[in-house]
Formats: sequence, structure tokens, C-alpha cells
Amino acid sequence: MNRVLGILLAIILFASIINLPMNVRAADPTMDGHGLLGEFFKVEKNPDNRNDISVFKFDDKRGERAVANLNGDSFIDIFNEFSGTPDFNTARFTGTIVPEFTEDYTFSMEGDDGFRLWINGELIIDFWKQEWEKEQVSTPVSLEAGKHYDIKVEYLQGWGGSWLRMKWESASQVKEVVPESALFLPIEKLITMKKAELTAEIQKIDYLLKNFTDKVTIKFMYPNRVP
Ligand SMILES: [Ca+2]
Repeated sequence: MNRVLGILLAIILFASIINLPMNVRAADPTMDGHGLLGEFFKVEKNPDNRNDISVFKFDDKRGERAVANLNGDSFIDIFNEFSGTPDFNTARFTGTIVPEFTEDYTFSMEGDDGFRLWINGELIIDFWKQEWEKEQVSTPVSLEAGKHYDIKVEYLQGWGGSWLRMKWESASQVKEVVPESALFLPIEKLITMKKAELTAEIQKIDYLLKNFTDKVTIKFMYPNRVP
């Protein structure tokens, strides 16, 4: 490791120890790239038939937000914020899913209203209906431990309650809500996040170099190599 890098690491350590207030972006709601990327869309209801399923499309995107997992939490606040109304919206959730065991997995979903689930590009649950609280179970999907599989969920909300719950189970995996730890944001989103984190670290280093260089001692990392 060269000396300049050593100095930079020392400064980063110094910055984290003294916890300076700096103009960096707020922490993401998910940790270490876990979770799913949610995209939220507004739709126009058919004024003559509020049960017209054909209105639920994905062409009027209003915003996006990372979610930890699909655990039954209400989407109403998010739709209110992005669309201005909790009624007649759609959402799409994407990322990757990593199983713990090499086994056949079965997915179960329940929601208010309907949903579709793809794993590794294969549509395994198709419940595109204005109905609610009706659990749907997939056919078994063969997965390998530790491997990232693309996951996509599409969701429609007519009116009233608005939520989704996604569970999995296998011979070794007890049926549970798929946890945040098994879900990862899409790779392009991860790269954007990591770039932002790196930019924030560089901003910290810039700030510290300008304001605190005289207080940083290289002895912190290399006690025997620096005079
Ligand atoms: Ca609903």
C-alpha cells in the first residue's frame, strides 16, 4: 500500500471517528444494497366501469423507491406521495433473489389487489385481478444456493387497502416472508448507489484535507514509518 492511500485511509478513519456534520446524502432505507427497487405508476380508471382490468398499465411512472421486502406494509403513503391518490395505481418491484439452499422452492403471494411474479424470467404466479386476500401458490422452482436470480413483481391497486406479501418455502426453508437479506437491488441501481457513496467519501476527504490536515497524524496507521 502506498503512502498516499495510507493517508487517505487514515483520514477516512479520522472522519468516521469524529463524525463531522457534512453535506452528504441521507442514508438509503436499505442496507448494503439489499431490498427491491420499487417503481410506482398512476393509472386512469375507466369512468364507466371501475372493474375494468385493462386500465392497469405501466406507462405513467411517478417515482421510485427501494423497499426492504414485500411484507404486507401498506403502499398507500407512497402512492399518495407519488401519484397524489391512493387509488388506481400500479407498481413494479425488481432486483435479484438469493436462496440459502439448493432445492425446489415454492413462492406464495397474497395482496390487495392483484399481482404477478417472475423468477429468472419465468412467470410463476399470475393473479392479475381486482381481488384481495387470496393467497396464490407457485409451481415449484428449482434454485441453487447462493446464486442470484432475477425477480420481478408487478402489482395493481384499485381502491381501499394496498399491500403485498411474498413468502417462500422449500424442504429446508420454513415458510416465511422472503427476508430483506435474500433480496438485492438491481445491479445498475447498486452501481449508482456505490458511486454516490464513493462521491460522498471523496467529498469527506476533500473537506478534511482543506480543514483538518494539520490534525491528522500518519502515525495512526504507520507508527514506525513516519518521522
Ligand atoms: Ca385495494
